[in-house]
Amino acid sequence: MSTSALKDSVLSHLKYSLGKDPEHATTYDWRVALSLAARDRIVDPWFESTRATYRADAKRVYYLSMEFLIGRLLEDALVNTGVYDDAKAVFDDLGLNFGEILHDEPDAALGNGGLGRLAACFLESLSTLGIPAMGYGIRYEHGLFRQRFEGGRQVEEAEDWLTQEHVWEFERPEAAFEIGFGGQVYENGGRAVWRPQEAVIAQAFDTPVVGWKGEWANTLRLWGALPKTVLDLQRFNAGDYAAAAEPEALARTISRVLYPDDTTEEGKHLRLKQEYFFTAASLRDLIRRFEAEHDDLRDLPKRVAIQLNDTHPAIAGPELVRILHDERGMEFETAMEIARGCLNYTNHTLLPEALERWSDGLMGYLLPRHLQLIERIDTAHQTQHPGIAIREHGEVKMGELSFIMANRVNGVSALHSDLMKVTVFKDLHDMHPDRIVNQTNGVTPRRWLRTCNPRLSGLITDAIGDGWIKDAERLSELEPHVNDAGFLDRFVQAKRENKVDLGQWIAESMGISVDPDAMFDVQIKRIHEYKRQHLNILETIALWQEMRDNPNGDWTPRVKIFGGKAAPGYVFAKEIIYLINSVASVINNDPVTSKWLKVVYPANYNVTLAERLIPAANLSEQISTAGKEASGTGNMKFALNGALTIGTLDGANVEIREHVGADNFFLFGMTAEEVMERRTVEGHAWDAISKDPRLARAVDALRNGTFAGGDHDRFRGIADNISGPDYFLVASDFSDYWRASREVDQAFRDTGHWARMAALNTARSGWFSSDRTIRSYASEIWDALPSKPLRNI
Ligand code: 26V
Repeated sequence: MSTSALKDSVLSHLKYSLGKDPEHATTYDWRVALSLAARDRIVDPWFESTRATYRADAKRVYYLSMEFLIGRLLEDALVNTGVYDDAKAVFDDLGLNFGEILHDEPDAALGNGGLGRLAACFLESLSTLGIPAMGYGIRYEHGLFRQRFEGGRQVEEAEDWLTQEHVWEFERPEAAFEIGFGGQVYENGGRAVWRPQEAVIAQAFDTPVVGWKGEWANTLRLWGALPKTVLDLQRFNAGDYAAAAEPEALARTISRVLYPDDTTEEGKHLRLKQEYFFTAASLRDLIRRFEAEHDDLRDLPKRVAIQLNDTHPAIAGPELVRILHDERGMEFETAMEIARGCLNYTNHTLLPEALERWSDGLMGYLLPRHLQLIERIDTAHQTQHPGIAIREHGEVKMGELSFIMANRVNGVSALHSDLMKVTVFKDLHDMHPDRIVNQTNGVTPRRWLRTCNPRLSGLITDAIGDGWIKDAERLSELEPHVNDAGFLDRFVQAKRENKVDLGQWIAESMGISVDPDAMFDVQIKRIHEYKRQHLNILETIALWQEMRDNPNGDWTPRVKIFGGKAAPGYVFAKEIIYLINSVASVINNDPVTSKWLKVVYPANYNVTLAERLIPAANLSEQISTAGKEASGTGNMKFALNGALTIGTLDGANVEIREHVGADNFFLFGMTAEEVMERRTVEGHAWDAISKDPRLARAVDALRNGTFAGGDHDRFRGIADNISGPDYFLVASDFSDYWRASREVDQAFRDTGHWARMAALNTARSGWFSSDRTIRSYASEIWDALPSKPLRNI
């Protein structure tokens, strides 16, 4: 593909698709023209992938997920199709700022955090590996809220990515299904017939997802909700215009907004509607596709593997049984067997408050037939395996339902899968000992190294060639280079340049100056008590206090960077945000410590910001209470980009440490087992505080108004929690965290040794590629084979 052909294509789209000439084109116009030119290059491999799948009659993988946190698509598409350099040359030639054009794209935030981002990495890996697959989800009009700080407090604003045209998608008016809710169940000739009371239309919107080198493209199919009748003409003619538009408004509500809470199940009526809406549409769509080619639905499990991303699509079990049994007249047992042959379930959290349960009342009201079938499934299972109920205390437990309806159930890291077997799913695991398997998460090295960190990836490619991009385990070929001083110098240089860029951005956007030679210490993730941002900020306070005690000390300069959103209703998490911002404004304005310590908390952390922060990080904070973080995936991105981890033995940290080597990882804190034990000790927090004067003084600073303009009450809630119930054991882990942090300080001063450790992190993190994860799902869960790559560009 030559630069001039790409230029012609961009100019042609500018003229014919946007109706603009170059003299009047805005950044938006150029960005859309370039996106359309890039999209053109994806359409052929996309069609060809579909044709190849039909030709081979290959088994298809369907990934059902309430969330796909895809972020921006243009840069990734240019890199994966190999035209990034050409595109840059075209825009340089036109005298336009290429970076600005790429940054004009809105960040598609159709997810809350790890679960949604994992789904996006998986789609990209499925395409890179050439596995016929489709992601199914919801086309939210408003993604995750935008975060602002007002006086240090989080304020949420509606996100509106769809107010601009979403250039990557193709609307599919012909792919539409009617989805019903409510109503009654009748009997007709011995068969149950569900007559829903209301219905909406689920309409498909397709986005192609292209893999590395543009060899294969799969589809992300998102469902938008439309009314069956757009306008109630009778009411309109009678002059009641608001009422006339009601059906449309009601229907559209279903795909209007992403639920921003990944902590507590609030039992919202609309959320259950969203879940059924996209699950039912997806099942109908895949059955239609199956039946276009095959005539016996009993073959479905041979042709189709369905992965349920957490319990959000768990209604797929009863819905599939309903279609096969009620609508197609199969025996209930046969229907069950077919459904179980297709379905698999991934669990992403053990936090009891995040495990979905729906009341019988709500379920019976919205999905009356499904509730009956769930009862039947429950009874059938109990007959064979007494002692476990899907329904309990008037609620349906979606985890139990998913487990029982699944062929395979998986956790997302080795520790998490082991804990599943002894905690939430203990009884079910004892009954079905082969069902739980582990699939440790991964991240795509295309976006999370090749694209987001061009300096480091250029250096790697110079050293070992570009084979690592498709086969990340080849990063191990870097190992011999870590003993080469020249290579290490360039490694350090790449990191430093990334830090300078980030420093400039921080100065411009926040007015804080940071020293690029200071350690960039980063904690970015949703704000949760279990993730313990408050442990990090307490350590920051204690460090600041010591610096003030000893202003002539030889301190290791640090920039503490935080990023993350709190669920709008999670009061304690919002207090933590307020505390971090308040500590930042005191510390950043302290002339005594300002050359050593800064606290930076940019608002509105999202995928795009992660792509800016991770390449510039020296230290990755993975400090959750052991046993609580199912896996983590940010931890993998940091290690891949040559940051060292300070972390607990939690989630995938355990495996990261095994891979990079204990010498190249700063471990602290209690193990999951010790955590459980410690919690039973009466007064554990108080005990820890009384043993560590540093901790006592830091907690005291929360109570004496140091960070609240003298107000003793403002952060009392946090102080009382840490010194009282302290469920997440902040106090008990503090001393060891402090110890490890000072080891980090010492290690950072030995720049040569640090560089070697950092380079070893990159060299040994290839295993955390989502390609490895997907290969393993394909062989151990889906029994799906990669199809042959189609062509090389
Ligand atoms: C739960 C709920 C509850 C109801 C309302 C909306 C909602 C949305 C999401 C969730 C589940 C959150 C679970 C989750 O995101 N888990 C994360 O999954 C990552 C990918 O496996 C993993 O790396 C993180 O450790 C885990 O916290």
